[in-house]
Amino acid sequence: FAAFLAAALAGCAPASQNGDTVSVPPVVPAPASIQAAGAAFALGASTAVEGDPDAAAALVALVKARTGVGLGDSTGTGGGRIELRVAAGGAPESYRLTVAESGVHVTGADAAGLFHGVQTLGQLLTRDGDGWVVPGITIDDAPRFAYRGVMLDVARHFHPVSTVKAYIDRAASLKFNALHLHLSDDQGWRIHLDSRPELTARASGTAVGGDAGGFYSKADYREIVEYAASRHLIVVPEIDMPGHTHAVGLAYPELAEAPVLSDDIRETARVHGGGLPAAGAPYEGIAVGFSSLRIHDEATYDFVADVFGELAAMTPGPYLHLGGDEALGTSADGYATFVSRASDVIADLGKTPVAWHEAGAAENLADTTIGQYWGYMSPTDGMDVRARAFVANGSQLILSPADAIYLDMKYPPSNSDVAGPSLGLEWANGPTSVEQAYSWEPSDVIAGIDDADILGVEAPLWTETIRDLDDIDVMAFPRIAAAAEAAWSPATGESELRTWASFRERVGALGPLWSSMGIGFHPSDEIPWA
Ligand code: TNX
Repeated sequence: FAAFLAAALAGCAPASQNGDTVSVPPVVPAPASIQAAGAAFALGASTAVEGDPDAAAALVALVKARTGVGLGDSTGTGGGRIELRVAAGGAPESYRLTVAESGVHVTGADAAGLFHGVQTLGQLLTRDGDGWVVPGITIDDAPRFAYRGVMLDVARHFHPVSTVKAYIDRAASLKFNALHLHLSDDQGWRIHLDSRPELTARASGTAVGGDAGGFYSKADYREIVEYAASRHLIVVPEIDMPGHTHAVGLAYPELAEAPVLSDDIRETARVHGGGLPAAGAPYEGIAVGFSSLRIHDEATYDFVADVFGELAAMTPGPYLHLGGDEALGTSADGYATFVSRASDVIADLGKTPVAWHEAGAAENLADTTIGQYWGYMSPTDGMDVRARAFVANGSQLILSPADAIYLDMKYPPSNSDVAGPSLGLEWANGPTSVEQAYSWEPSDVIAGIDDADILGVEAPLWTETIRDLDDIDVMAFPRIAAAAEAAWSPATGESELRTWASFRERVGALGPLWSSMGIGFHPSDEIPWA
């Protein structure tokens, strides 16, 4: 098979492995099935693009950025046609891509499937002398998991709409379908709500390290939601409660408990600066677990109802995330009471609640509540017990193992001339290499949990040390591709492409495509970059 593919894919990601030259199709995430076919399709300006207009526009833009060729110019060189169609039937988001000398066909089971197929086609574009070709190939592809997310923390550092759109483009190119926005934390509240205008008026102006804050207007949020939808992503807004709520206290002091100044909080202030949290003053450090909403005050639940009620009306996607992590400033009983009531508020709004896995400790969560697991690949501290509780309750899990796909973890120092970025944190078992980000299997993380219990996989990017799109790019790429593969591709062992050796070759071949998209990826020396 390898030799057959190598012949058909001449020019694609050749690499030396154990002395042999092998070629793998540079498709990431690895498709469900791929077969080499006949001769390549040569692409030129006069190649016609037919069918679905949205998919055609996406393809034309991608090809232009990658190759400089403006498709659909009948006076240009080349010829043939690329047909992009939706034909109902088949799994959601699936597509078939066939490439022959005479033409290219991408058929999606739905608009999202067609869009994903176009992304694959973009990855297959290969330079051939002065021109560009797509190797002869047949791909049948469908996602393993329904939910494939990226999370961006816009609270620790605020990221403007333009950056969010750029991250959406990046995620869409890897077939992610959910953007989780962490919209509130101790350091700031980032979404304007008409029902609670003091939040952005009083609690959005600053960020970690004294950097400028910011917030999204309702029009900004709509723009993000619409842009995401045009790339087939939903937006999952998170309002983190009952901890991570110091900023709420700046706007509505009557809702907040006084900060709990534990030894950990003092130590974090000593090591990272930012001072100690103080009621009524913005917090610019990076400690966690000192703030709490008042659990035994009905005014708190009026607040929860206002916030999620307004967010539900603004959010077409099915999920609202209530946070629930690291509520160390809240009693265990109080925490359980709070997260169950908050989950009920969301469920009563007709939305599906999502909570970080700690909320699995509460007995009366709304039974639709999805748990988001952020423990390690090998669970510690009973985090797997909390995660299993969501499944026992009748719901599912999103897996975000911190020592694999927390994109804010430092890279290891490089062993060659490639300097690792200085950004990132290290708490999740130290730095995370690209190989470590790749080398885990979703169904192996939590004993007793299999594919049916897993809604999907999400790669969070917390932004304590991350200030702008350049920082985002270097931390996310290439490790985000490992998360995409865990979320989309067949399970480890079920495809010969699902190995680190194959992944690193395929990722390496994507370097030029990523550069053409303006992505300043970390040129990790673990990857044989083309
Ligand atoms: C833990 S894991 C957090 C965040 C931090 C992050 C930094 C989890 C749900 N919460 O509050 O930003 O670590 O890596």
